[in-house]
Amino acid sequence: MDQDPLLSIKVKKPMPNKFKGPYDIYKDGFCFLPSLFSQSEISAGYKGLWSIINGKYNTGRPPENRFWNLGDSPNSIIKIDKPHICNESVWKLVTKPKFGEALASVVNAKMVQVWHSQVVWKPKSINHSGNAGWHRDAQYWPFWSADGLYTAWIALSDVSINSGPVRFIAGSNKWDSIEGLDFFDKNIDSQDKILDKHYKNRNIVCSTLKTGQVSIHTSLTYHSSTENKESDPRVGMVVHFCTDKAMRIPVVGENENYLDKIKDHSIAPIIYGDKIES
Ligand SMILES: O=C(O)CCC(=O)C(=O)O
Repeated sequence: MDQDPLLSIKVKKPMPNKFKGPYDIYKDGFCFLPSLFSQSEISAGYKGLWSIINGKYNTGRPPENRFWNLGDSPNSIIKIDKPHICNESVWKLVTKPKFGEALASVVNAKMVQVWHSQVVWKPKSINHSGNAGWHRDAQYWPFWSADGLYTAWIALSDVSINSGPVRFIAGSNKWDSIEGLDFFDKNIDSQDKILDKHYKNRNIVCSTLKTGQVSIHTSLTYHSSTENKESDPRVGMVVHFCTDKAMRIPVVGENENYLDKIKDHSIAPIIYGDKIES
C-alpha cells in the first residue's frame, strides 16, 4: 500500500471495474452486482435484522434511531438506522472483504468506509404504507460532499416487480436538485407532478434483485419505492459508504458533530483500504 501524505490515508491502488453490466454508476447513477454473499451469510443477516426489529441487540449496542417500534403497524415500512452495530451477523455481512473489494472496484476507490446503514424492511403493504418517496440521499447529508458518497442496497429477500423494488431515475445523478421530494412522503403521485415540471421524460429502472444481489447508487441519484403487494416482506440492508474522494463539509447546528462518529471504526468500519485518522 502507498501512503498519501495529503489525505493521511494509507491507500490501495484503485482497481479496474470488474462488474460491467447494462447500467453504469457514472452515466446512469446506479448499477447492479451479482450476489456477493453465501446463502448462510444472507440467512444469518436476515435473522439478525429480524432480532433487531424485535428489540434484541446481540452486540449490546442499540441502533442509532428506530422509525418503527414494537406495537406499530405490521404493514408499515420498518426503517432502523445503523443496524450493523447491533447484531454480529449483520456486522459480518456489511464488513465482508469481498463486498468491500467489489464496491471499491465499481466506484474506483482506494478506500471504502461504511459510515451509516439502515434496514428497510417492507412487509405486505396496505394502500400506500409501503411507499418511500422520491429523494436523493445527499439531501439528508449536508455534512458531506456529493463526490465519493454512495449507497449499496443488499437484497436479503428476492425483490420482484410486485414487492416494491427500489426504482432509480437513470441519469438523475446529473440533475439539479428538486425541492419538495422526500423519502417520508408517501404521496408519490404528487411527487411525480413535481418531477414532471422539471423532467417530463424519465427513464425509471426497477431494481428487481435475487437474494444476495446488490444495487449501488450515487448520493445524487433520485430513487423511490412503492407498495409491496406480495405476502413476504421485501428486505433491504442499505449500506451508505464513503470513499477517499469524500469530503466533510462543516455545518452548524444539530449535525455539527454528527460525522465525528466515523473516527470510531466500531461504528464506521473500513471495508477496503486503510484510513489513518490524523
Ligand atoms: O428500500 C427502499 O425502498 C428505499 C431505500 C433507499 O432510499 C436507499 O437505499 O437510499
